[in-house]
Amino acid sequence: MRILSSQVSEHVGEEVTVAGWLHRVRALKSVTFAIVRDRDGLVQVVAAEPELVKRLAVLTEETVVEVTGTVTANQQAPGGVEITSPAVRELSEPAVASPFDLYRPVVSAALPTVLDNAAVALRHPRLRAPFEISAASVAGYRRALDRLGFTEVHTPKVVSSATESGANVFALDWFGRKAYLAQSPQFYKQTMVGVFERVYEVGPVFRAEPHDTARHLAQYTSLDAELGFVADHRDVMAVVRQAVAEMVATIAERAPGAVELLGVKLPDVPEEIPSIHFADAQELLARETDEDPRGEPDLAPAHERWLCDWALREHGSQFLFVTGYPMRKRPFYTHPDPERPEFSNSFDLLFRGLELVTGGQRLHRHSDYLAALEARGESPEPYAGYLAAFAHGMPPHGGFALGLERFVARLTEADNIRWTTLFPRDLHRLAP
Ligand code: AMO
Repeated sequence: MRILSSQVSEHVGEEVTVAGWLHRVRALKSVTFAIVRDRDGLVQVVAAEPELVKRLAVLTEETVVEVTGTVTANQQAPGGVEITSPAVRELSEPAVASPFDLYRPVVSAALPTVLDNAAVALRHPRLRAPFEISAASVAGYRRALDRLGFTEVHTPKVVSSATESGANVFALDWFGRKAYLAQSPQFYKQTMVGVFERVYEVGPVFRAEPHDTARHLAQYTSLDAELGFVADHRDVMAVVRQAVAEMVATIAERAPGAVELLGVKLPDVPEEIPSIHFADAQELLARETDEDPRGEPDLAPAHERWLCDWALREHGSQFLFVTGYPMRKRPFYTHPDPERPEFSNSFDLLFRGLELVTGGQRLHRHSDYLAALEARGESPEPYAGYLAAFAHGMPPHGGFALGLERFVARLTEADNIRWTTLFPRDLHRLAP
């Protein structure tokens, strides 16, 4: 019976089979120690039989093996047990030696080297751990939204018009017609509010980001949601809070090994995440820093970092909502603040110095969409399929999108989002 490395300690005195990769081979004179790595962890195998000692000693690390032997207690072995009197079957031998010492606990390779060699580098427990956290985050997101009555949808990634802004969109040829890679499921998720009332999506989005930063990718995973019958953006913020809280809880539950290995300090998600209006945030920055951002249409990254430090100081929270961004900086579907129409019913959620979520209330009347497009000098023609939803009756609604890689990067305090992205796509990187 094949068992996992983590189950070996439950079988002391029995014969078991484990399968995995030779993580480390240490040949002494009369015994060879081999550490086998499987999806669950590591287990030590000890060979004392002379033929096997010799054979194991020359196997290269990353050889794929199946080991059958007796489980023996040994306080010195990792996990307190080891497999003795083993029979070792080689399933596959590496064609080349690994460029990394995967068994060394500290990763000394630089990011580009890791990315160039991702197929093997990500086998390192520390480099793989962020992706375990990522998987748990998505599971938590789904759990939260399923519980709240949302339906998961899958929308097209090749589309006929830009959704966020025409500037950073990848164009491609679609049977002789111009098409784009979707920057967001924005139009489709709104349309689906007319069908399901509450929807969410986990999927790739594409941004032709011309700048090379530690927080921008050209393809990332967007956790989107949209819900109908909201009073305003605050109802959407309440959903964001629940989703993030469930994501953090699910990481603790499903990826405790990764959390421990990376020393991740999981944040408390306050019952009530502190919130500040954009205009008040600018006043605060003008009053308390050397800069005066008043009149600027958006917050600079340095301002976001300062505001996060402020929220931690003043409210003990690693999360901060900034609400009411100026209408002129937001996409045409944004709902204005009825009291102060130059500001919008929108928000960003900042986490540990970085924008993590954008969302808000949307326009919902067909006539408002036509007016908003006209005010921006845009023809309704390219948006016909989207506008049909509003022509046929849509409730007041809103939604948000959370960048998965950014979330995991801030959680693990990675200095670059590429440490938490599988095969990142950016200005320079299209392979592997
Ligand atoms: P926005 O464009 O702000 O909003 O994106 C939402 C969230 O996605 C993440 N993000 C990125 N992550 C990595 N690389 C990038 N280039 C990148 N750009 C954005 C951020 C950001 O907060 N349709 C709206 C959402 C909505 O209103 O529902 C939208 O896409 O974490």
